[in-house]
Amino acid sequence: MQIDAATGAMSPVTGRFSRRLSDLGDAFRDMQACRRAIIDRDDPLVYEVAEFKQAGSDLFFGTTTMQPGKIGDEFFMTRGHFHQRPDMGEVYCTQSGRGLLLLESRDGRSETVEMRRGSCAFIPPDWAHRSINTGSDQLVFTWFCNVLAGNDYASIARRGMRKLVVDRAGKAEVIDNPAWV
Ligand code: S6P
Ligand code: ZN
Repeated sequence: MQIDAATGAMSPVTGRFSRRLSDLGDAFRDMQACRRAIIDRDDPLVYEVAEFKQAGSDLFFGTTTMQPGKIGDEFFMTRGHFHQRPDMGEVYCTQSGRGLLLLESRDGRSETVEMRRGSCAFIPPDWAHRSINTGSDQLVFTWFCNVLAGNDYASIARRGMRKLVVDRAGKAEVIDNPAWV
């Protein structure tokens, strides 16, 4: 299969979904800026996911294509999730663009991994993962996961993540999330 590194387009595809800003709930800390962007910027597309699954296989894979952008000083990001299966990790290989992969363990450890062409990140089992587009182009990565892993969004949606990635004078900075409880 050929994957277009600039766009994430691949073929064949067995499933796809996209997330607009309004799908991300309260993920961004500046809720006013978020509401304004939904109205004034026509609920912008934040990312699209295309996947390939084959019956009988333990593995599936796909591409995530993230748009560049910010809400307030926070860069566009994915919802972020743990896997439902605590024994199943994942691999993210960046194809193009610049970003950060934010990882968080259940016992409160945080790690960030730079995402750029050729970087390959191992996400250990039971670590939450959220990707953040810190660049001015699309961020495209391929991911490889067990079909049984399942996505658990609830813990991240409820509490957020301990770290935020914000734009400080044109540079991406990882800061403590002041709203994390
Ligand atoms: C699934 C894998 C990715 C994400 C995608 C969107 O295990 O990690 O396909 O689903 O990058 O992120 P999210 O947090 O909205 O599912
Ligand atoms: Zn995942």
